[in-house]
Amino acid sequence: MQLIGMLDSPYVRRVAISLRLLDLPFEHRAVSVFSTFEQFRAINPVVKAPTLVCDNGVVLMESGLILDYAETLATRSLMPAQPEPRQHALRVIGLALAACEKTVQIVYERNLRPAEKQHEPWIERVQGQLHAACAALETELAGAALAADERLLTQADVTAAVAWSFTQLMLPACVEASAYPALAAFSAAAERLAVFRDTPQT
Ligand SMILES: N[C@@H](CCC(=O)N[C@@H](CS)C(=O)NCC(=O)O)C(=O)O
Repeated sequence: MQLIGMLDSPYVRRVAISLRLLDLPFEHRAVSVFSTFEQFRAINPVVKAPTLVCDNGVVLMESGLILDYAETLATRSLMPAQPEPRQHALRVIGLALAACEKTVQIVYERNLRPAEKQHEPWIERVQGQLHAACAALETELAGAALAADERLLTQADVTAAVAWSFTQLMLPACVEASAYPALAAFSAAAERLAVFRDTPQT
């Protein structure tokens, strides 16, 4: 199967890392939704990254749905099975995906919209949501130690670490690492693991 999309997308990156953790072989094609829009469109007319081209040719999109299919193929999951740890994982993933979404919204607003058309109240609203997501992640991860063995990583670990690295890549001045020390330390520990180093965002 083929994973389509750039690794500077946190959605593409969390899927790529998860496929590796699930021991599923795949070809990564670094096709951009912007600089190579037409090439992307030829693969998936909806032009959403990540896109997964399955071995039977079916085209999937949405990182959570791709992960659902991948875990079905792998016959194992990166999600905890028991209700309480699973609930915690779902909360962390929801917050991390919200942080990614808000970061993407700010980047698109700043980079794609002409300066005279940018609407500051909207940007301030989204920044507030981004900080709220990071603050809640900071609370959830305070005191959490990342597993040293990458085979023990959960989807919550992967997505929280990827989300933080993405905010730092895109908006380091807006989301200062000093304000979220537990989140920053957690993500730094993840980025030292081989599976993260082998799947760099830049
Ligand atoms: N909810 C989606 C979000 C994916 C997403 O927003 N991807 C961005 C790249 S980071 C994209 O495809 N942007 C192009 C567009 O939306 O036109 C997921 O989890 O896969």
